[in-house]
Amino acid sequence: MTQGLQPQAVSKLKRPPSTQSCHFSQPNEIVIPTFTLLSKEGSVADHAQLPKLDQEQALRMLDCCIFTQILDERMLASQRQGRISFYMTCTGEEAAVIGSAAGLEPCDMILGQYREHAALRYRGFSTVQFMHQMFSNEHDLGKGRQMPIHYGSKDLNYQTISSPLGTQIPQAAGVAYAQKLKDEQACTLCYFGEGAASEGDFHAGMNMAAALQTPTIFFCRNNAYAISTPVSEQYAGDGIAPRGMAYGMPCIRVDGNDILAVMAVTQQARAYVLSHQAPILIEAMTYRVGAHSSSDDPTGYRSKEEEDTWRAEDPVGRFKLWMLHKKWATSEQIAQIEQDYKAEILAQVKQAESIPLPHIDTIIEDVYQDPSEHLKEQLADLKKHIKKYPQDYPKTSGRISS
Ligand SMILES: Cc1ncc(C[n+]2csc(CCOP(=O)(O)OP(=O)(O)O)c2C)c(N)n1
Ligand SMILES: [Mg+2]
Repeated sequence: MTQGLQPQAVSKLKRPPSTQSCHFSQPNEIVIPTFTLLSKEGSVADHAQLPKLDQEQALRMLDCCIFTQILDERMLASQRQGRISFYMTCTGEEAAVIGSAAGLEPCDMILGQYREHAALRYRGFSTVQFMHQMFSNEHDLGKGRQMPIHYGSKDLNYQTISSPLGTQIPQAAGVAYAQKLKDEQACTLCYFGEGAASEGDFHAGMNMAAALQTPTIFFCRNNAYAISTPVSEQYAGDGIAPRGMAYGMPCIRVDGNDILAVMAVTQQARAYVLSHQAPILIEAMTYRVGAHSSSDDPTGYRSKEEEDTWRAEDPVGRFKLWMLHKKWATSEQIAQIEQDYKAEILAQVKQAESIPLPHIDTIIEDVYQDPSEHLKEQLADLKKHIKKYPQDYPKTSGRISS
């Protein structure tokens, strides 16, 4: 068997040209520029290569931006009030996430890291579905078994988030390989942070995708921090984009706060991965304006001035200006969307926290076809324990103490 494979492997070995110049290639020989379309004032140059976009889709993207901002603001407040246990905002990164989601088709698979709930919303996840997940109630698609923001939806081709960093990256190579083997006209987009790109899984996943030639779009949100670690301590090279070349795939760097540029590169990346049946890497340069999570306090590792500089670059504000210039939206319309979402989210929080938690018996389901004896014993012990300390086990999540 091995002997049969050998001649093919040898014939595919590429011999680089020889040289008499003893030159060590330097890391700064290639610096990847940042593709951008939309100015901070919300205008685009005359010759700009805009994405394929009509007014209806642009309004849907704007709606999603506004929803995400209000959801993040309200749910962080709910966490502070002790109504939910944990939260993570997408603040400052709305354009990177929504622009890329809008550059895909619904049949494409998404594997996220955790800060990309806006992509799920763009695909149609309803406000009430978001609430069921965050309150871990009996209607949660994940049956209340995950921390808040660990969403997933089979119907929307959005694979469930897992907390260990980087696991989605080799999985995305595998999902796309399956799409290729099944001859599907669909690709896989994998989100990850620049911090996760230091995980071994990043390197395994990128190499696997390139070697197997899978239609995967690797989408790095380079938001300048991995919790408290700034990019200056994360890597020594020119960010994440050039790593694509090392693995043998095309790469591009894009202004992650420019929703039009992100959408344009994602549309082109999608066309490339489908037609070439091969992977591609996008690095979106942005900034995590909020804390890492509700458990983090950034004042210990960065200045307020730095945050304010980026807060002023609000990517949603930039997109709103473009929509207004183009007369695709009015200020009144935008104000109305904001008002409606504030009311809707507040009402849904109240509603979701009054819904019972999943029945305790479901806790041992879905691993084995029939729960094993040792799981049944553990469940019986748990029930005895809950009976003894009922005050510590509320029937709804709304009474979790902070
Ligand atoms: C394997 C593993 N190591 C460490 C952590 C803890 N952790 C959670 S998020 C995070 C930072 C990730 O940063 P980045 O990938 O840049 O994403 P961002 O939070 O900036 O969106 C770390 C270290 C983890 N969840 N899993
Ligand atoms: Mg980061």
